[in-house]
Amino acid sequence: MISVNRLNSSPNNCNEKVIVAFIDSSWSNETKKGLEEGLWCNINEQPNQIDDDQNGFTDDIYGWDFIDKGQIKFMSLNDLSHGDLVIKNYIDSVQKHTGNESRYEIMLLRVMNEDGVCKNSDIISAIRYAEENGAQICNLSISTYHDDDELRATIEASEMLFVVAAGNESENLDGDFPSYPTKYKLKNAISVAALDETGRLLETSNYGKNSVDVGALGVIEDESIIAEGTSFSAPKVTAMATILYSCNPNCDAIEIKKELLLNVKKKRVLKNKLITEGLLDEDDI
Ligand SMILES: [Ca+2]
Ligand SMILES: [Ca+2]
Repeated sequence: MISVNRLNSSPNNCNEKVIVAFIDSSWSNETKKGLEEGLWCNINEQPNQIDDDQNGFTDDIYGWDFIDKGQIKFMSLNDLSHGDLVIKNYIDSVQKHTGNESRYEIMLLRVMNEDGVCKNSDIISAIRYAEENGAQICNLSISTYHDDDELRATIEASEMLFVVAAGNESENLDGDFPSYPTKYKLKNAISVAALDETGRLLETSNYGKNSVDVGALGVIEDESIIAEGTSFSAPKVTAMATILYSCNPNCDAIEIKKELLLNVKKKRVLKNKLITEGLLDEDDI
């Protein structure tokens, strides 16, 4: 077990708020209500149909909807959406460490439609928006089959840390199967496979001893919800990165990634499957 403020000389400096961008699908009113002050707000923007801060986005208060090209609208859904489940898993993980004390501000950027389809151009625009508005971490519980120089260059040039789902096609990404941004293997990105409670790869999870960094629990079990996949293991790693950033606000993405990977617990069953051959669990940091 490593102290989370290991990179920092003053151990009590663990209250810095971290802005975390979720580039994902839609979100429900329920999620909005649960977030309360954990929701990022653009303080220079009012809901008045005027682009008050002149950033090119009118009334971008909580982020931006790149599909409908407007402000984020919260849905009244009976079933939680992909975006809701991603945030639920993130918050559950952060709160294991911090209780109700809020360490994060969540910025919402919608790029994926109801059929799970997203365009690279929207992902790129969302990344740029996140960067321009101060996000430190970008959670990408999405992947694309389309190799795109601009997507690669946008991530590579960013100062943010990217936590990326490895995808759910049961494929070894060291081979030809396309899954981006995982296959770009960038210094400021961590690719995450999905594991079950025993630390084994889920049957559906992609992997690759030269492509996928680490595993994390990718199963959500609740009284009413059951979902699994790399979309839900990625936000657990995002949660751990949030805690590290909040204790070490002067660290850059590469240092946070390095520190995170020092906390990996190796597993024999992950040998030759993942770069680190191990998993990240919030109980270990
Ligand atoms: Ca604006
Ligand atoms: Ca406005």
